[in-house]
Amino acid sequence: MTATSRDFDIVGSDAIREARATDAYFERTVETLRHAGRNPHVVAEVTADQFPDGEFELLAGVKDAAALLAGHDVDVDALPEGTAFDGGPVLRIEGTYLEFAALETSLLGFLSHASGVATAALECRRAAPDASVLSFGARHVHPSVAAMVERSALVGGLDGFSHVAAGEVIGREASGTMPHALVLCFGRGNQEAAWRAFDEAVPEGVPRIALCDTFSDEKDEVIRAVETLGDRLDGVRLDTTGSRRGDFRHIVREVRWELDARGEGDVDVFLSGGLGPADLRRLRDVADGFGVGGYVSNADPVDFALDIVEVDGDPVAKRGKLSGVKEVYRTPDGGHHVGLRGHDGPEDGEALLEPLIRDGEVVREFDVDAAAERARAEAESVGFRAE
Ligand code: PCP
Repeated sequence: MTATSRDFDIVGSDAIREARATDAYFERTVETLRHAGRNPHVVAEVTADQFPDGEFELLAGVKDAAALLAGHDVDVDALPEGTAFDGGPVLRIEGTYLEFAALETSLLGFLSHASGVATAALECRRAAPDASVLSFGARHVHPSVAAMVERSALVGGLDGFSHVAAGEVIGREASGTMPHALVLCFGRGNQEAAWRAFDEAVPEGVPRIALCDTFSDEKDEVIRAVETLGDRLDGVRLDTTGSRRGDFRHIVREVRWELDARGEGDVDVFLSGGLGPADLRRLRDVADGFGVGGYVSNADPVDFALDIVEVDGDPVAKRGKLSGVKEVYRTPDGGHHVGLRGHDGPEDGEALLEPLIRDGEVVREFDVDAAAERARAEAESVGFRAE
């Protein structure tokens, strides 16, 4: 069987599961080891940095990693999803090397990409802890990874996401109201008709959030939306394009002022368009919610590597890596520590690696809300990007 797809250039689930989603040199390695009759018992660790450096990242993608390794005769330990890490292993595999050699490429991809997205989402969460923050970035990435992006955004603490099919995969409903395309289809000067039609057309459960920046001034469009939908208006969204933004904070304050002056204090103000953590910090006291796209969806993957650290019971490592089976610890002061398994850890240190697979069986449940709650507590504990 080949990994070709009739419709799109997408490597499918079967190819991933069957270890064909791999770098060619792993296939050569498997061929060579089989030829030589060599298949040592090894311990391998997935690590970004060897030593803590004070820069924490957030782990995600463990659910897919577990699905990949399930059914292989290995024992695997990993940090729980939503754990902050700073050096040392996040996942450890023990077994004969040929059981998992060709899975390395996909394993690292699952963990690296999801953890990068989750880390960026946690940055946004921490930047606006009291606001609603939604993931709007699916448009920037290949649709085959949309569910990974949206799930990782939730692990990082975002409140929701926009991608419909990703929602079907994750088991959550996508959020979103109207794009500029809808307003444009009604024509200049007819924003009222667009907002009214939207109100008439969509189910009652969908919030009435009018997009108020398509043709004219934000303040003008907001006042018109209030006059059009009255008490049915739940919020307004400003997606003011960068070239017209000027002082965005001032624009938002002006809009808030006009809403309050009309007794519309309960109409929420949502902002979107090129926003990142620094913008959220600058705007969080004047806005109720944000849509964040590229900052989260386009996050750099975490630079994980998988390294053999023990062969047939003997510690070993390539240059630049640390030999021996390791444990990582969290101390009550939020410190992250790396030490050798079987040696004393730091006083009051909690060992963080937990069983993920035993004898090929996944022994852990995955819950996005629990992971997000852990991420929130972890961020507090380690002072993740606190400002
Ligand atoms: C918003 C905005 C950005 C999207 C969301 C977020 O969409 O224009 O493109 O991604 P970003 O944070 O990377 O910018 P809409 O307001 O729906 O844009 P349009 O209707 O113009 O497609």
